[in-house]
Amino acid sequence: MPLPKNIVILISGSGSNMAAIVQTAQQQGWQEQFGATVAAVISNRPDAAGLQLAQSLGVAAQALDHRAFESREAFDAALMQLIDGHQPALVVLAGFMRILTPGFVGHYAGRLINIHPSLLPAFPGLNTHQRAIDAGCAQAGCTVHQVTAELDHGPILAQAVVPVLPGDTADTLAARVLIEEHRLYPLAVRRWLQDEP
Ligand code: NHR
Ligand code: GAR
Repeated sequence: MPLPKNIVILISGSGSNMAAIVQTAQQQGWQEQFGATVAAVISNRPDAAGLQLAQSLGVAAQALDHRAFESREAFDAALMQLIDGHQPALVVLAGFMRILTPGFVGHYAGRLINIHPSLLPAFPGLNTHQRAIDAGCAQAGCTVHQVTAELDHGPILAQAVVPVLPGDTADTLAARVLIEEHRLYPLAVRRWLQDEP
């Protein structure tokens, strides 16, 4: 039996990427294969729909409202304490919308990953789909990367490509990319678990 590997997933919204990872873990038996468990889902938004979704999948769900803190440093310190209560081997950002401080990123160095809805290094930051359409890109996609202090600039672990189609809006393109995210993110987490000694 491998050493236990707890996974903590951070969300801010609907949590569909979180659900894709949890369901893949359950279906593929990551507990038996890798000793890996999604131990908790944490949202910075108490009203995030993904919290209910996590509970319905049998995963502990917690909220830590960033608005209750007077600085990013104070929020990140409390978030670290909450996360570390689960002794995570891996922390997964899945639609998590708060920029993290260098102190937070350093604390989880090498075990903190994100999925970003563009083909990095193109379009770091927000509003990626509209920016890809406005730039006339023929292709768009998503990127799983390690999180470093510089936003959306960490080492790339996996990417998936979709076409940009005539008449696409940010919403239609986002929906096409999201389907690929749900395939790519569980794959990338699984590979990380396999490669991790
Ligand atoms: N933190 C660090 N240090 N490095 C990264 O690469 C990070 C990160 C935190 C989140 C996800 C990222 C994305 O995939 C991510 C990567 C939020 C913002 C943002 O501007 C930008 C990029 C990402 C996430 N957030 C605003 C802020 O002031 C708030 C926006 C909102 O609440 O809607 O934090 O795109
Ligand atoms: C996903 O498309 C994710 O890539 C993106 O938000 C969506 C979250 O959906 N992330 C960001 O934009 C981070 N800034 P989900 O909550 O249903 O997984």
